[in-house]
Amino acid sequence: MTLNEVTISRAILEEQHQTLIDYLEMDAAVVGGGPSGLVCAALLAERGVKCALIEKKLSIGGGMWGGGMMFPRIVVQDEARRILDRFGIVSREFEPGYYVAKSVEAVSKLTAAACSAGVEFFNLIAVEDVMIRGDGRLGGLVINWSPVDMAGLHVDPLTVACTCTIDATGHDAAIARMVERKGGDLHVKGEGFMWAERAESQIRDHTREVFPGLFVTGMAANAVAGECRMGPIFGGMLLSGERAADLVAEKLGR
Ligand code: 48F
Repeated sequence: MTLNEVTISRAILEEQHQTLIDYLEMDAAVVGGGPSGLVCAALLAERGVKCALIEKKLSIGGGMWGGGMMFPRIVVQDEARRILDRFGIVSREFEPGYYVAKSVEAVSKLTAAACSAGVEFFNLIAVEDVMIRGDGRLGGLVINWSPVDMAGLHVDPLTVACTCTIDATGHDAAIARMVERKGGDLHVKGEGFMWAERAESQIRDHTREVFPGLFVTGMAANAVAGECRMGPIFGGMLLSGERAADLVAEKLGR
């Protein structure tokens, strides 16, 4: 067999072009590929929800890849250990109630589970704006290639329609802030001080629909609520992603 470069290019272009067209309309768009977004997307797709994960960076994983200050380990508390187990992420009890896992393994296994469940990944694409019409709900996202923004190029974006959007953009709560900036009835208080105990205990409650059609999960949920940050303990992220998936699935009737 002789390899033909044109065939290789056509395979990539035709496949991805068709995928983009298929996902111009979807049930759920998870924005951000950190731990909360990955868990949420994987669990939604497992329930048969047509779900895309849009990540502006080249790689998936958000703040989980880097562990604590670039030591590639994460800590997960007792309550969330079952989620590590569910995704086959190996952990070791460090002290009673504190489990340590490898950050690269955690991201890889969450990503693999999301892929297997049917999540479609769109990396290197940034959500730059939201669509809100007369019905007053967030019904679509304005997207563009991340390098367009990085290079400061004047290139118009495209749009995708989604029944539910999940803001999993981390500390910035980027999607919630877009709604607020454009005059939506939503106030992003901004994250508070580092206080792991408080931040972790509140995050599930802060995971909710904050605007019609917009759910927040992970650090974005705490940032909207004005809640504290927690540093490299990740149980709250996993539990928040799970909670967001439950809420969105309920909304979609799954
Ligand atoms: O920050 P990130 O990992 O979010 P998370 O799931 O987890 C937070 C923890 O990593 C950590 C912590 C301790 O537990 O506090 O920080 O809440 O991942 C957010 C992802 O969203 C992407 C960003 O590149 C990152 O990978 N992102 C942010 N804004 C956009 C975006 C955007 N406008 N469009 C697409 N992706």
